[in-house]
Amino acid sequence: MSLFETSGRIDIRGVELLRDALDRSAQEALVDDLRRVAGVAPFYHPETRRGQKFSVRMTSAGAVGWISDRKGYRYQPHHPSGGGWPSIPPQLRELWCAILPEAATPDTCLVNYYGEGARMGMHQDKDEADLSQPVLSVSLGDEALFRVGNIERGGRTESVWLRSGDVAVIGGAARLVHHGIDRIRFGSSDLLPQGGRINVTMRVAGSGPGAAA
Ligand code: MD6
Ligand code: FE
Repeated sequence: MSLFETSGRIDIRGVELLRDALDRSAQEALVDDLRRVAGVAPFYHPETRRGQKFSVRMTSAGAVGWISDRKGYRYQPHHPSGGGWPSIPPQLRELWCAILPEAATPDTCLVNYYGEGARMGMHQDKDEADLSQPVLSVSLGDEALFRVGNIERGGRTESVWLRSGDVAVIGGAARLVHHGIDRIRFGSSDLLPQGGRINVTMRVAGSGPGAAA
């Protein structure tokens, strides 16, 4: 078993999990920030190129946002409705700098909302221009079963329940590992009034092949 714990840091196949990185008041402040983000850039239901709806709803903050539609997936500088993305909440920027002092400045923040029954299939985060830059994720609300695999598809995997306030960093040798959310425990947290889970991922998207004008 490759799972070990050292003072709140858990290594899951190279993904670094910082348990309880945010206390309850920080989580509540972040939910308020994200409510403002969603006020400007509403959550929408993305679909795949084949027209399949994701079960999660998404929005973004930052110079660019990650979107998926019938044209495929990419970073783009505007919401699907045409408006710009709001700026990344300062609290999130500060969290990034505190945890990743060596990293470049994040230019995007993807916000995923998981309602009852939502999940996310195994995937790699590889649309960013510079894959030496890490991705930092924050979990808020209901617990979620996070599965981490390998850089190649398939093979053995390891799973862990992410809880509200946990932060995960995918970087370094693990930057391209496959990962996903098998399910959430709907109603396991009272952070979000309507239940469900929010996952925020901050990245340095840059202007690589994933970026579109
Ligand atoms: C989620 N997380 O926690 C999905 N990606 O809902 C991700 O897809 C993820 O946690 C890149 C880095 C960290 C992550
Ligand atoms: Fe991901």
